[in-house]
Amino acid sequence: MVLQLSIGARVRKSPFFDAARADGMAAASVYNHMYMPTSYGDPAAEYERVINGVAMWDVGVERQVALKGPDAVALARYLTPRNLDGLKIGQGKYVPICNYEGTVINDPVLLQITDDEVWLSIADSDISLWAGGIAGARGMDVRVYEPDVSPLAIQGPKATDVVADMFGGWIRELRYFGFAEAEIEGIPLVLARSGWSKQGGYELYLRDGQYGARLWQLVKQAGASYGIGPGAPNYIERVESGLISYGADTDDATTPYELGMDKFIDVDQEQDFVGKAALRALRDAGVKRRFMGLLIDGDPFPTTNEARWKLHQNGDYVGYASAAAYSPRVQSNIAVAMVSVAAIESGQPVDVACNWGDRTATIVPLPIA
Ligand code: THG
Repeated sequence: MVLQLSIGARVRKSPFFDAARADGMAAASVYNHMYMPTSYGDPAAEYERVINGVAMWDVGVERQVALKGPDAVALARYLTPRNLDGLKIGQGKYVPICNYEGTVINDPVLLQITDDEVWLSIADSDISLWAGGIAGARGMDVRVYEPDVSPLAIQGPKATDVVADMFGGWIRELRYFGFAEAEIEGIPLVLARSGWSKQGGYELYLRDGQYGARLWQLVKQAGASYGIGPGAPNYIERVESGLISYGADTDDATTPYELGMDKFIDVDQEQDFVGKAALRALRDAGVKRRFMGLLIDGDPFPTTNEARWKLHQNGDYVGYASAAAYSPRVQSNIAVAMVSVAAIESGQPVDVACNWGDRTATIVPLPIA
């Protein structure tokens, strides 16, 4: 039986939902209490577009948590272990968020929009509740809410040409995570050089949901001569690139050090922040497991699979793989995995209990491709 997703009012739709559905959305997941398209039914074509062409993705699920008021930047600084000295309007930053135990609870992109407004473009957990609670408890002068903002990603090596045709050549000068306010046909946007792939691209943060269908059509038209087609955050590409998927790759004890986020964590800064004492202790103790790549032997996996596959070495449990796929670029099955440091340092292969039987894997650094 085909498993269906129930559509109802409790799970929200992005402003691009109807357009994405009309263009063949074949599968969806749920992320930030919204439907997120995950496939248009042709995984090979979707992969090809992001690697060699250009794809458009409904990533309206990347909700913005707005911090607005005189204490907006102060609250942002208190929420993340990243050092935000030199933060400026127009340059986004990747800002892990941890709880008081130093466990990662989200990994947003931060955009300072104005002097008193900051957006956290969040992964899949309820940061508006967390941030609003902390702001209230600390008596900060800031409002925390979710504005009507919905990103549409344009990803792949031809994305720059498509976006330049729509908005002008200035977009080529944006640095990675750089952004600017823009508009097309009067539709208000924030245009950013970003996106969850390492193939390059942009994200159009739509600032008024009523124009979702129109913006989708404008991107589709501008991309037509470049072969644009619909897609979704690409499962194979993200495993090749080692991009972190919060909730898939993490568990309820994952630290930023285990994820290799060391350069985004500053426990020596003067600024206080949630989890500072715990993160200091974690840094001093060193990690017992690390986020790594795997090359898995045997026949190509018939589909991608996000199950938690257990890893063993000489019969001992040494970690889990959280996403696996056959990679056309590596010409091997690959995975991202959380692996014990002891297993990594042994230099020996690990056994993977995968959906298609037991396989053997070599541990490799990220990115894999
Ligand atoms: N775009 C926007 N919002 C988002 C995501 C996005 N919110 C949810 C999720 N994705 C946030 N997580 C990530 C994880 C990794 C990256 C971006 C967002 C990423 N990492 C690069 C890397 O790992 O090499 C660069 C990090 C850096 O050097 O700063 O791109 O995709 N709007």
